Amino acid sequence: MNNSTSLARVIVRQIIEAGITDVVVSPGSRNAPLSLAFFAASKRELIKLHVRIDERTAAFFALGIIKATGRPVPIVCTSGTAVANYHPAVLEASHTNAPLLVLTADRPAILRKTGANQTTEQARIYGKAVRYFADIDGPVFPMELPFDSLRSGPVHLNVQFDEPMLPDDSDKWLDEIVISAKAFESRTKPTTLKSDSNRGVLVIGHDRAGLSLESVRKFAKELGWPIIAEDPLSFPDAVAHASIFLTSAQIRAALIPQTVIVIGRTTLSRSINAFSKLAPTQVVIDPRMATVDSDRQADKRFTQLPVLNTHKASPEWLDQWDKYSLRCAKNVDGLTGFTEAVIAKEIAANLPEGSTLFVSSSRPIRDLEGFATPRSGVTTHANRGLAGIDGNISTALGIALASKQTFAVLGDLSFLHDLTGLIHREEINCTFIVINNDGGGIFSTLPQRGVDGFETVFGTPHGLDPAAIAKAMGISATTISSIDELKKTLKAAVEGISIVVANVPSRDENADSLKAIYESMNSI
Ligand SMILES: Cc1ncc(C[n+]2csc(CCOP(=O)(O)OP(=O)(O)O)c2C)c(N)n1
Ligand SMILES: [Mg+2]
Repeated sequence: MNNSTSLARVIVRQIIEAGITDVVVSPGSRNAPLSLAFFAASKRELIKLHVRIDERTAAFFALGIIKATGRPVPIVCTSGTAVANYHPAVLEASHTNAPLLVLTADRPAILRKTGANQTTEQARIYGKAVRYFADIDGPVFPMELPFDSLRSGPVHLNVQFDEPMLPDDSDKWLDEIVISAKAFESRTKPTTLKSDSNRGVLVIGHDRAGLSLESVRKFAKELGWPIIAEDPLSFPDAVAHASIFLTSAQIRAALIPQTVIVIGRTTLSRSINAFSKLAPTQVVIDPRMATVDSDRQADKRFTQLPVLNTHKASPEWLDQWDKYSLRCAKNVDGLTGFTEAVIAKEIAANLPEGSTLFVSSSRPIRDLEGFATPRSGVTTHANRGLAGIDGNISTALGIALASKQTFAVLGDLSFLHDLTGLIHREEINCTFIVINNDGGGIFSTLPQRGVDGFETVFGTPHGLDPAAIAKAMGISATTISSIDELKKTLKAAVEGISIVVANVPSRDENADSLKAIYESMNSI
């Protein structure tokens, strides 16, 4: 057996034996030893092999599988620019501590800087974004893969393969594989959080700092404080519409807390961040302080959920929150029309029990935060590590692969940004709802609205019809223009991939109506 084949098999064997179930491969010659070893293993059903021609897509697709399964996923590509196409997802994985195992093929180190084809500096290309890096050549094996490092984020192995790279023997090596699944959770001991506050608030960032939903729900219940959840679909007991009524400085002043505990990062609403800053004592719980956010400010910092030595909230404090929430809910319930706010409210209310939701950055995730009535029965995901509008179709499809029925709500630019995510030959069930406001709606809600050149450099209208693009790619697509049609979309069985485009009023109109809603909070 040649060196390259045997190096690849050592790696593939350890991956399968660790209980890893999926791998995403992109085409290329230099990665042939790994691709063929994974293919041989997949024929024996030892691992599921997914193929994506676009490495950016491949890496985000893997990230989606990681989100839905909690297990590490290896990605395999050839040398050169392919490696750089993984970078966006590696960054997202780094900022969410996601176990992405990046396997990039390379030519032997001796060929670097010699003008050899498709050869560049791949060693440490992802810099501090990976928890472990190794530049592997033939003579270093046998070696142990750094699975421990995957517990806190992505790992990069740059694997040098020399010719010959095709196997010259049988698949017998697969007979010896014995799977003994590893646990990939962190293993540190919790410390105690002591607080005498009875006017405390728990604020939960959208991705819960990567902590499991069950553990955060249990923590929140035990704490017994009002909950502000960026993702109201995961916390049915959260205060409804907090991000909306806290836009009022008067209401913020009436609700100044003694202590705020923040789980993860709150990145969606200025109102919530302005509110959190009012608390004399701020506590942050986030495993990422051990990796990417080490300088984060707070009075007390925890890298995992602490044991509680706290007081429950006083009934008066809970009543105050209920009062504002109910008054705001009246305004929200009165909203009508086929607008972004109403669409978000209705999606939240009508997603079938047991379904999974992926939501893109920018307006859709913020509209759900503000306008959804908190509920249970839906599993939600988003790319909040760096809030990129890239890789969203792919992430959603990775999630959908490992979930029962998935809906993905994307802005039109997020959709257009990742069209190559739709290129594959797998059977995946996912309904995409594209909120089409012909450009980046978020920018009309920011101070740059109206500056000279706004439409050119911020709004970026494209004039394209996402449904027509999807159809041209052989994907079923429809356009809807009423809440009734939206409800039908959410009731329909999710079979295969389909695109539902909701053409909404102009970005300016939307920003004006949001402004009016926020202003109305001063008089509730
Ligand atoms: C990769 C990447 N490029 C640029 C941005 C900056 N950005 C944030 S929101 C946004 C516009 C998103 O538009 P769309 O997906 O249509 O959502 P909308 O704001 O209209 O709801 C852009 C370009 C980003 N977050 N990620
Ligand atoms: Mg848009």
